Amino acid sequence: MANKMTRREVVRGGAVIAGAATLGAPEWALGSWAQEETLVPFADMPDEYVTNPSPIVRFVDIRNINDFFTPADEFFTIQHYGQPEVNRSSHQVEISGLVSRPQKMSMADIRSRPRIELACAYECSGNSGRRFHGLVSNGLWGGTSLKALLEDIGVEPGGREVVFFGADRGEETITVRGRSWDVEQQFARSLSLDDALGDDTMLAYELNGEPLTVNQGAPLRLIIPGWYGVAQVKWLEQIHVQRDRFMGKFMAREYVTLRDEAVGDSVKATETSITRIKLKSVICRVTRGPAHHTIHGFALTDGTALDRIEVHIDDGRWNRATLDERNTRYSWQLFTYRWEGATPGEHTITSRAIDTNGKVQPVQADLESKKTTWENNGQFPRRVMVS
Ligand SMILES: Nc1nc2c(c(=O)[nH]1)N[C@H]1C(S)=C(S)[C@@H](COP(=O)(O)O)O[C@H]1N2
Ligand SMILES: [Mo]
Repeated sequence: MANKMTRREVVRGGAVIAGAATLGAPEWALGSWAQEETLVPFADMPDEYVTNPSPIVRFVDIRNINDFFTPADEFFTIQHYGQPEVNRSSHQVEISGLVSRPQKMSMADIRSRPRIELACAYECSGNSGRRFHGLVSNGLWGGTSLKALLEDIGVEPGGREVVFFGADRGEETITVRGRSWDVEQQFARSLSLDDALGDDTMLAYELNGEPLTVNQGAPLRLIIPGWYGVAQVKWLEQIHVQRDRFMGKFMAREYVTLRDEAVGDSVKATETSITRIKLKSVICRVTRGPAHHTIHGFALTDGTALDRIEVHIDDGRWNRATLDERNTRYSWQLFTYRWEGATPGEHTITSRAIDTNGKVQPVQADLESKKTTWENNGQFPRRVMVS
């Protein structure tokens, strides 16, 4: 089986992984690859599939996840209104509404503020088995604290909602009671003031120590760790503080989950805007070493610590996987499981994440009350062919 592996660590064709240690790479660069491992083919995945289905979508071939931080040029990307033209040097961010000192800030103004850095992963809330959950990446973001900036600028009493407008614009037809209007819209999302003032929320201008890439929202984007991708507004052009709920397309019409949910004593069909990442784990690769097989995967949380990841094979019992030492609160949570005594033939392997509140990643059947496809965090069994 010629699984196409594009990562540098992999020799094409036979997919023999070079011994990075013998090449003098530092220990951490090894990731979870050991020497002399070969890729075990998935039986449920095409050998090759297109990770760039359109100019505005790129996803990750999860079999290749190896670096702890996704290289910027491989970072998954989604853009709803294409890419706006933003001039990196003359770009300004307007801060308006219920603030004490409304102003336009240049990138130099923003860079002159104290710099913070945070490892943060997110996935698109539309991520699903169709793309083997490849709409996901993990970045090391550099920027400045949104909380400190809002506190310096001063939020006026009554300011309760913070709206983030991207520079990308598109035409939308909005229909209300049978009448339609064609209007220009900017990509925009809002946060409650409380969420905007979270300790780790940042305005990011760097990814992996380099200036932000265009796909990732250069020159400035919002990073709210633990939230789905749609909340991470790119190409930030305006931050507006207001009293009332913001009801733009990506808050109120798109990226809305419809599910039957207990509300007090009754079950109601609720519609909720996409917010925090739902506990999830995904198996991304199986390798064969001289003595045993290794199952590799990643998990995502909203920042709640994991208690453990478990893996089971066929109808076996759940066994604890090993969490990667590089994992931090908001990074993805890489894990490996040492699979002893794998027998030739096809096997089904499944992982599940369990957090410190005892929450267990649901199985797909548990998600039946969720009618829309957003927020698919169900367990995702994979089939592999052991030779
Ligand atoms: N301005 C703007 N920000 C945006 C979007 C967009 O279309 N425009 N897409 C959102 C969605 S749906 C996702 S999943 C993430 C993807 O971020 P990335 O391209 O950096 O991975 O950006 C979010 N921020
Ligand atoms: Mo998304």
